[in-house]
Amino acid sequence: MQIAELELRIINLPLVRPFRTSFGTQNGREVLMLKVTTADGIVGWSECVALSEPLYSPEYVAGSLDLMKRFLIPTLLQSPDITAEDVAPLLAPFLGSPMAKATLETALLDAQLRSEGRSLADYLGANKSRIPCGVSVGIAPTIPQLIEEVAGYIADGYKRIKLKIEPGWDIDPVGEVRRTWPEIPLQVDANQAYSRSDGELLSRLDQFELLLIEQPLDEHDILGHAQLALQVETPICLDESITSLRSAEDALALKATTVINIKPGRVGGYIEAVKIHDLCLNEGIPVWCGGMVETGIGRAANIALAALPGFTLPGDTSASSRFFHRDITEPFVMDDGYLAVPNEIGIGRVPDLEFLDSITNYKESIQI
Ligand code: SMG
Ligand code: MG
Repeated sequence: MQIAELELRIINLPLVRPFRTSFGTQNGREVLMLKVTTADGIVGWSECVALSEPLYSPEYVAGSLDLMKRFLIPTLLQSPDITAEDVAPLLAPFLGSPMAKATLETALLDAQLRSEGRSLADYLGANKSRIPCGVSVGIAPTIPQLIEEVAGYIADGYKRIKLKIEPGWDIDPVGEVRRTWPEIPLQVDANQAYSRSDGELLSRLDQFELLLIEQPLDEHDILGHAQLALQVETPICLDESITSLRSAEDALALKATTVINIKPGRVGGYIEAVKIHDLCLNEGIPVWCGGMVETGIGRAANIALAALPGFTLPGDTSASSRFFHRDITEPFVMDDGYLAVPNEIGIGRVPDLEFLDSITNYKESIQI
């Protein structure tokens, strides 16, 4: 493909309710969007999953924008003819920043698949036409408010509940949810909020028969996770620590994780995400698709990924209405706890440009 134009925008979407995690509260979603137009006039879209502040990972919206403009885009533009598969090798000299790199790869992949008349689900190797949905539930002001929120999601049909936890918001709220719904598949996510000395506390979660404890310790503390895995019966699942195929191989070899949350943005794109999926499928390690409060653009691509055979646990692949009153694409609407995998060409969704313009705070076009 020959790139003719790149358009970068920052949009702001309000959330239906604040989303509180151990690292902060999101009141709205600021998203860096990318549109690529090829010389043949084919358009591809993607979104960068970086948050506004470097609290979940080192990347953040303004930093990703700068990196893309200053280094990543000029490097890609040196190639007169480029495929989505070329993006990761070309950008490899620039360290880190998997989210910014994934944004470029995904927009090119969307355009490439549209020119081939092929869907992302087909390209990635999906074998399902619908996927079961889980939902990630933020830290609530009180336990009764948490129970009320979870009750709403269960009424919506969600098949698995994930509770955000932090020190002081763990055993009691998780216990109350478990007592209220003894059978619901339940898991927790600490976003690195605990330390190596918390093994005994975290082992008190074993009584609630959770599917997994996600990222209890610092993202660099692989040894700590391996030690914790010996102290708790509940499986440990890494999220932030897994930034590449190699880090997944290492964490598995060191027995720091027995389940993996795959987020394409966190590992540099969908192509690397499939490699991690394949590794885990070979090793009998269950995987599930994480979420980064994506708009319909990122959500569409995640749902295609979650339809691969190794995704045996419901992901944080919720309906658009979980976060947004109005999505920027045709919304994802759940049917009986499932979302249909987009089977249209490319990622299967395009933004509503009029609505997108109305929530755009920054827009810049790079003509080649
Ligand atoms: O998109 O449903 C979603 C959010 C899922 O909890 C979620 N994501 O650590 O897994 C995680 C968090 C990271 C983003 S929090 C703003
Ligand atoms: Mg997580």
